Amino acid sequence: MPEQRKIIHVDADSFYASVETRENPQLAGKPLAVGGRADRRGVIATANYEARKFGVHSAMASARAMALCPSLLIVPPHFELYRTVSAQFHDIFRDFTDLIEPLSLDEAYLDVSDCEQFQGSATLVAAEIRRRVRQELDLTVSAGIAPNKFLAKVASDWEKPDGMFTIAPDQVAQFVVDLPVNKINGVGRVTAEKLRRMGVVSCGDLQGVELTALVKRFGKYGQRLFDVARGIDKRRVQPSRVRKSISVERTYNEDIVAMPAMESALDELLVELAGRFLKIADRYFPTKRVIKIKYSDFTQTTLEETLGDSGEPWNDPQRFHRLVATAWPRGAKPVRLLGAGLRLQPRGEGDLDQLSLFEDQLEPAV
Ligand code: TTP
Ligand code: MG
Repeated sequence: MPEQRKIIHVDADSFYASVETRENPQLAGKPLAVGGRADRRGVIATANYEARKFGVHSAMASARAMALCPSLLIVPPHFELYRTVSAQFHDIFRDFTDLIEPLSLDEAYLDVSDCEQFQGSATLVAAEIRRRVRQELDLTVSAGIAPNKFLAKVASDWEKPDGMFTIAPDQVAQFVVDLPVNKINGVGRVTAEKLRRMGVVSCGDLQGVELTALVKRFGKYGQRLFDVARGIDKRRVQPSRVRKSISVERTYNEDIVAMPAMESALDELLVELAGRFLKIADRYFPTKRVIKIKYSDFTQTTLEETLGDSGEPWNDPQRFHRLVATAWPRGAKPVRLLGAGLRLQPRGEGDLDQLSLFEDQLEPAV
């Protein structure tokens, strides 16, 4: 019989906003966002649940957020404080297991298979973690409990905010049948649309597609889709994973043939990249910009450039535009896929002078 793991995925609720509210209780109950200023082309890092009712969300331009919710309060971020809180979460987690894989400041997988407390009940461990976070840190975290990482992450979102949800091993088959494919981590708009055109909306539908068909359509990711549709995910919880890069890419329905279209496609990717990078910017700083181009004939090329140390913003669109303009003529063919990314270096512990650098990045140089 295959080994059965017990995984908890913990994700704090509207993390930055909740921390700000804890520090300043008169913010409670009001629509609140943490981010850059609307009049300086800032972006929203996160919004509390009151603000989300107006459609305000992460990575949205602050000006747009103010238009949707005129009473919105936007406060600047305090990354050092969020780092401290995150370390306090981990102090609590470590009372139950050492197998902790952080995904960001407010998110982590815990493998509690070998935890002997609460008669080995992962659900009771998760409940205790939530209770202690509330009591000791005056914050709420949601939790998902499942036999693997994929399901635990889906589950932590199920009863969010301030909730928990367990998918027991004998409930997995039933659970995945109705699970919409867009709940699968990695299935974005483009993949969801491709699947929809194949008649696939739920994981149950996805189970009806043969492995060979999925691999043909999605390459290596096809195998992953095949597995998760059945609730299978063999990835281990890997303590302190070190990232070397972060990137976003998109395949376009119609090939890109002209530079203006290329630049606006790139600008969209940069917004997405900024959102992703800001989640880990407390632990990594960028060392290089990278772009990737896949031509219509599926050949590809990449180009990177080292960031100057003059404090230039990593997401300077002009520099990304120039990179693409240099790389594109190598193939001189229409472009079907474009990617933008950063090579990363972990921040050292007392690397605090870097902090001001990424606080500025809530105000992109676009
Ligand atoms: P999330 O866990 O995605 O969001 P959240 O904790 O604010 O809200 P919830 O989990 O209840 O849905 O991200 C954690 C923090 O990371 C978030 O508080 C702010 C930061 N972040 C950004 O700076 N930019 C982003 O695009 C995202 C998604 C998050
Ligand atoms: Mg969160």
